[in-house]
Formats: sequence, C-alpha cells, structure tokens
Amino acid sequence: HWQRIEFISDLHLRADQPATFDRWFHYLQRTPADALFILGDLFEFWPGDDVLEGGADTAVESRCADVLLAASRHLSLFFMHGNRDFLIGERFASRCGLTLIEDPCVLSFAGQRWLLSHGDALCLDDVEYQRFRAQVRTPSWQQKFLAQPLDERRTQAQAIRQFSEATKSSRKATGMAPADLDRDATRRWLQDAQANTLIHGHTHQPARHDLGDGLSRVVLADWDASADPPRGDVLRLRADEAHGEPSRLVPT
Ligand code: LP5
Ligand code: MN
Repeated sequence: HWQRIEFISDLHLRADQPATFDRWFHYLQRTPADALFILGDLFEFWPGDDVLEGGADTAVESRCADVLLAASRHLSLFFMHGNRDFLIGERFASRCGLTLIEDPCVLSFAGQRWLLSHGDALCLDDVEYQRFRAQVRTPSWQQKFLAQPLDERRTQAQAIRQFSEATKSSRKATGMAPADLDRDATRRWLQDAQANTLIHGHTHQPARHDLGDGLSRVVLADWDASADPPRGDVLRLRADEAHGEPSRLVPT
C-alpha cells in the first residue's frame, strides 16, 4: 500500500544547531513519503526518556517530539536505535507516534528484501567500541545508568561524546582509516536475511558499495545544515521501480 518510503539517519539533533533542526522540520512537513525510517542517531545523545520532563534544557527534545507527532498524522514513522540514542524507549516513542524497530530489520518492498541497520554493530575492527556497545546494551547496565539523576547522566553522556570525538580525531591524525563496516560480516547478515541491499548510516560516508554476488550496501550521510556545503540526505524507494536502487535526495 506504500508508494514511497524514505530513510534518514544521523541527524544528531541538538539545541545549539537550530539550522539542522529547521531543515529536518521542513523536510518532514513536505515529504511525500508514506513511511519514514529513521535509522538511528536522530539525537546528539539521549540520556533517557525522562529528558522530556527535564526543565528548560529539554526544549529541543520536546520540540522534536511535537514535530514527529504532527508528522505521524500523514506518514508512518519507524525508528531504530543508533549508538547515541539507544536509550530511547517506548515512552518517548509513543509520545511521538514512532514505532520502534530492531537492528537489523528486514523490509520487503518493491519486489526486494532490504536490510536496515544503524551500522555500528558491523564495525568489528573497532574492538573497544564493540566492547563498550556490548556493555551499554545490557538491561542491567541500562537500569543502573537510568537510576542516576538526569543531570549526572547528561554530564556522563557529554564526557563520552568528547572522548569519542577525540578518539576519531587522533585516529585521523595518525593516518588510521575511520571505522567502517566489516565486509564479510555484512555479507553474512545479508545472506542470513535473504536480502540484497543493506541501507545504513553511522559512518557518515555516503556511498554505495558493491559486496559481490549481487549484494551491496548503501550509506546515508549525516546532517549538518551549518556545514559548507550543508550536509544531509534522504534515500527514497518507490514501489513502481521494482529492482531499482534507492535515489538520493538532498532536502533544502
Ligand atoms: O558517535 P560517534 O560517531 O562519535 O562515535 C561512535 C562511537 N562512540 C559512541 C559514543 C557516542 O558518541 C556517545 C554516546 C552517548 C550515549 C548517551 C547515554 C549513555 C552514556 C554512557 C556514559 C558512560 O558510540 C565510537 C566509535 C565510532 O562510533 C566509530 O564506529 O569509535 O566509539 C567510542 O568512541 C567508544 C570507545 O571506543 C570506547 C569507550 C570506552 C569507555 C572509555 C571511558 C572514557 C571516559 C569518558 C568519560 C566517561
Ligand atoms: Mn552512529
């Protein structure tokens, strides 16, 4: 019944980047899509669903919830966790009209099976990150983390953001390639899901990679409306383009 499906990821919405928020807001108002899949990292970071009741600092999260709820009246909205907002829960989702989906998730559309993922789980070379990921995705870690006061969680999230940016810059400075998806593991995921194409974000390196045997992955860009040139894209699939490639649109 859907004619057009769109995908976005890595918006990293935050209070001090209103231009990106506005671009996303205008995109959501105007999109002709019947369904939108947000493939993680909608927020710069998410300290827990109680952020919506967290006082003046929560303006961006609350506005985002309002914008999503309004959009959910004209399109179906799906959300998959990213590495920055994996603590988004049912409470926030139902407030916004979002349906939470698992990572990875198979989508049958336009005569194909598409595999959707944020992408971080396949960055196997990044051993330290995988260890961190395994820990913070356990219910026991999350219970302990969420039991702390919101301000304390925000401070810790900001510290880990700084640590993360510093790690990425020092990798770059020493000529190391940025973390990327493991080719063999990606092929295995696709084969296990009987899908041909993986659509993902996380690496912020928009491209289409051929993985052999008819398998491929298509990577979304991150959004930054203040960058020069501004970044951010949308992938679109159309029901009437069977076996087509997703087209890449740049919202303005
Ligand atoms: O996000 P990005 O693109 O910068 O980098 C990711 C990986 N980084 C992360 C961390 C997120 O940026 C921030 C998460 C915020 C969540 C908020 C709630 C939980 C708070 C938890 C508080 C303890 O996911 C980065 C990858 C990169 O992708 C590429 O794949 O390399 O991984 C890291 O930087 C994580 C480190 O490699 C492992 C961290 C071990 C913990 C070390 C503690 C250091 C002390 C910091 C102060 C608490
Ligand atoms: Mn990410």
